[in-house]
Amino acid sequence: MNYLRTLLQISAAIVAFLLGTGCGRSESSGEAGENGSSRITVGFSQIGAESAWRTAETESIRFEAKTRGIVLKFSDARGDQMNQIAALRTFIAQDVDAIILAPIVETGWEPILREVKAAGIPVILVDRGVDVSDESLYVTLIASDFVEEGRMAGQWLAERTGGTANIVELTGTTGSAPANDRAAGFREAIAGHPGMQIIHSQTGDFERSMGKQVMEAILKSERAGIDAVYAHNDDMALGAVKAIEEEGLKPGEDILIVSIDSVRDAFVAMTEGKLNATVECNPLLGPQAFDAVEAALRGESLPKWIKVEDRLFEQMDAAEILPTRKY
Ligand code: GZL
Repeated sequence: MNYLRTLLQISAAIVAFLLGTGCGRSESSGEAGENGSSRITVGFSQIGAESAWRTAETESIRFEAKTRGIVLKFSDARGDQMNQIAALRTFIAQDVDAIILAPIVETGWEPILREVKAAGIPVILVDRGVDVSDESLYVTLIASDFVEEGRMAGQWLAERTGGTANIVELTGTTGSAPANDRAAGFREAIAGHPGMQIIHSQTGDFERSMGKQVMEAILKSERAGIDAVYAHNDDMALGAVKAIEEEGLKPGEDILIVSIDSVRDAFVAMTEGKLNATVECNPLLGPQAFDAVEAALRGESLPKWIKVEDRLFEQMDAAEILPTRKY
């Protein structure tokens, strides 16, 4: 009998090991609990990896899931909303306990969010909002106030230029909440200064390479008349810095540059005098996202918007602050 019991115990241990290591579930991460007891499983639909900000956000959410022993099913949409919608359907089929969604654009979410609600799975939005008629389709949105970020950038540029500047605007992903709202906030701030004109506005899709390409083309057509660049994120601003340098001009001097995110490379560029100011938009949303998941699973109600506070950093402070930056 002992021989049989030992054989059964060895078999059970092998099965638990195989289940615990998640064989074949390449997109999952996290451990089963002691004795194979199940942990919370969360599906995370991420937009892609278009910027340093996005990478920092992904790392924050992955790290926090691991810290809390939560099984994370991660899906990278590679910048395509259809892939995000497909990922949400997969999470429903996998019967996850909750979903974290970073929605690439504001529209087109109502049908899939109704399917998720019908499955009884709470949705936590991070970093970007959605335009839906029924706010019960998500528990909360954890995000910055992009309109305020645009206002802060516009107010800074108005003060720095005395209210007169021909401005090139590099916009984020078309249709995304940050692109829509950062444009609106900036325009609100410069509206009182007739001498501040946006002479060219074009999307760089939040990517450094596209920011450079777009700025190169604009410099060819509008070279002489550009006083400043307003970029919806630091990555596009840093691409514009390269384009301005290759044109033989001094970024940060011949052409002022203000952007948003406050990633580490933006601080480096400010210490080099190539970027003038950046508005912080904190991507380290992991702790707040999983606090919201756990609260939702306890049946607690949450505010529809958990606002992430932002601030503006200028060149003169960059060297002192750079060593303290976490992303
Ligand atoms: C803001 C976020 C934006 C960042 C960009 O919450 O959605 O997307 O500003 C990122 O850097 O690509």
